Amino acid sequence: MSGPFGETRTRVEWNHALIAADGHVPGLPPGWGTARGVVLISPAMRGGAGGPRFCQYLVEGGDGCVCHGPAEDVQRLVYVLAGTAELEGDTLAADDFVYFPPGDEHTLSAPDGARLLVFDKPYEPVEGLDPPARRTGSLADAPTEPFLGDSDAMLATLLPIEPAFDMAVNVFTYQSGAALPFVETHVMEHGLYMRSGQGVYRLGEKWYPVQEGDTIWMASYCPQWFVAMGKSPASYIYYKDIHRDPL
Ligand code: UGY
Ligand code: MN
Repeated sequence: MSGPFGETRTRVEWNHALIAADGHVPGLPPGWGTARGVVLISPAMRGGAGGPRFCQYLVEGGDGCVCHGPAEDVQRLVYVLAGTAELEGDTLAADDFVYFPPGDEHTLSAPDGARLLVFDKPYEPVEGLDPPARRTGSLADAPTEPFLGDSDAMLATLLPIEPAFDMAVNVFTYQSGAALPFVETHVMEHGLYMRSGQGVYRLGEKWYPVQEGDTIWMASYCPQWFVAMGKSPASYIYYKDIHRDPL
């Protein structure tokens, strides 16, 4: 909850946003039955940087939580943060995920106690390249490597880094005290969700304390840096757009 004087860590700036869980207001895009959830990042943010080019939201499991797929030209990644989800006879457990290519109709549901993180992005086709196929996977089985040689900052890539994919979703896990080795400034934008732990995120010219449950949007070219702090490792899952011509 916010403090007695309406304090919150939430900030929405022209090239980044920090959305703390205390400000969440329910509401989901169409297609999720009567599920409850919160849209964390969307093009509606706009801002001086043109606004996000994707949607990131949380969905809570329950009786009405059934979805049949995104719009025809939109791809989707669903990551199970907690509980389970059902996909056409298969059960997805916590830290499992499924990627749906555009137009891939399906029936996905989630019972009470489940929490799903969803990334929706319009797919940008490339002539001569088939779009990817549906795939399921799990964080434990994802290729995981030290980031730029630092074994205290492990980077797991959930989706193949191949030209057919125009989005990546990765999980970064830092031991306390580990940091991004330099302030990144890049054409790709990010949507990030703190899975656990805490730390300090530099976004543009500001430094923010962040913790489990926080969401961050970083526009293209938003200078960014992170250091993990506290007694346990910090981990975040994040989206980035890749492999397409920015022109
Ligand atoms: O993939 C990335 O750009 C990543 N290193 N950025 C980040 O964690 N803010
Ligand atoms: Mn980055």
